[in-house]
Amino acid sequence: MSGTITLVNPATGRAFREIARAGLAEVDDAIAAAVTAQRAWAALAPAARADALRAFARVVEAHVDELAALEVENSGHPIGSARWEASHVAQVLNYYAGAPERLIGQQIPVAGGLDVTFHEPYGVVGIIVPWNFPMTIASWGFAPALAAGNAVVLKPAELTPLTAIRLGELALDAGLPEGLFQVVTGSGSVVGQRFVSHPDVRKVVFTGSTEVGTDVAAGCARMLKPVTLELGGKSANIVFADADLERAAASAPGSVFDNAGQDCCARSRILVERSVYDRFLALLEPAVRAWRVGDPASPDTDMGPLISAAHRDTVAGFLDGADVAFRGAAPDGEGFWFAPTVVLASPDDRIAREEVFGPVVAVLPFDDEADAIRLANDTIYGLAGSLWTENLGRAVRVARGVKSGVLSINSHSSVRYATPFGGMKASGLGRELGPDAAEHFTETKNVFFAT
Ligand code: TAP
Repeated sequence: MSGTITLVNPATGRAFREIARAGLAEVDDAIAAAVTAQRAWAALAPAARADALRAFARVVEAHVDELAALEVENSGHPIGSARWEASHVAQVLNYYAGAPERLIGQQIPVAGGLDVTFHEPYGVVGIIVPWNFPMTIASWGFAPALAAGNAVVLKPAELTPLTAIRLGELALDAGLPEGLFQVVTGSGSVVGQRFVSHPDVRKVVFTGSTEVGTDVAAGCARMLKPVTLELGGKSANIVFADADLERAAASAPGSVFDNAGQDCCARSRILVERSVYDRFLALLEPAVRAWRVGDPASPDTDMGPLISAAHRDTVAGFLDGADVAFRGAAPDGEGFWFAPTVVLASPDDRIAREEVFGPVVAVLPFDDEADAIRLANDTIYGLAGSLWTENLGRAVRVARGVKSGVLSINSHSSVRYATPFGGMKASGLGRELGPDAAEHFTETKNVFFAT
């Protein structure tokens, strides 16, 4: 081990736990154990792998309260959200428990014999996750990867490793073999980079910033390793004049201030048709002021603190010179609190272009449908987005015109375990979740039998 990591409760600012920090030797040991475990796992009958994943799901479901409490303390997530996240992990496991028996190859008509394809697991998959949704994002990788017959080594973010560590223990309690699903806590530059450089890690899944993701992808390219990237976002919430403005305004705070804005899908730009711009802002203000920021352990809390003091400084820096329209409330004192903030912006302002990853939203007017699409696409990112209109034709045209991986009409829903999720442009490569994700953890083998 190379020392320890000190965990800080973001709602109090106080250190509460030390955990071991792995060095290269520990990562290499974990990868070696995963290689061995994977061979036996892939040799199991598909139904046996399915049963094991269902057992893992049941154990997670039985520990939802415990996992949620860990996330409240380690990440400052409101307890209601944290419970949803833990239950979601169980649902993702259950969903992909159906995959081992459905990874069906093809029989292809060819001359002179029989030709069939197989979906072969890669072997060992390295998964690197960020601090904003530690449990859920990890499960989007490990559940389909395991279902497809791979072993997994998971590196949580240094700031928020507790739920990942507990999931690793619960996997063993559920009967998953030793070595099959391991959690290694340590820095990205050591543990994460080792996933990239180690020849026995045959696929990497990375969720995090576009900057680090680009570096991880370049390293994987040098090793000829496939990589899935889930990166940053600057998603637009587009409100047309014909929309139900009350609903659009009432739901807008949740779409960007959820998880204190530390959400890759945060609708951090609200584009409003000019003719209803003033009215929309008048409706938005009370909704923002009513957003309850405070103790994450309370069931009445909508939003907890930011993850760290350093991150709060970064978020605050985005308000330098910004035209703040109004702000909600936040507690004073200990903890990394930041009040929900609404800024009036122009397309070239920094606040309208860069990912803040905090509870700050930029509001911009637009003139017509074409202008709305142009503005929505005026970003390097392309992860999510919402549009509000009562006009079906417009909804279809705008949804097709916006370059984002995940869009939602008259709602802000982005994540469902049964539907594909991922970004375009600088928001990522590949898709997670949905019916095809287990296949993404396999490579196709073609076998020809001469007759
Ligand atoms: P990053 O700083 O990129 O860190 C993400 C993970 O990568 C952490 O586990 C980190 O380890 C590790 N890492 C850091 N440097 C590395 C390197 N050189 N090689 C390999 N791994 C390395 O991001 P973050 O600040 O934790 O998360 C915020 C970003 O993630 C935002 O941009 C957000 O939009 C994005 N995000 C995207 C999504 C999806 S699904 N698209 C979901 C959530 C978040 P350490 O713990 O040591 O830093």
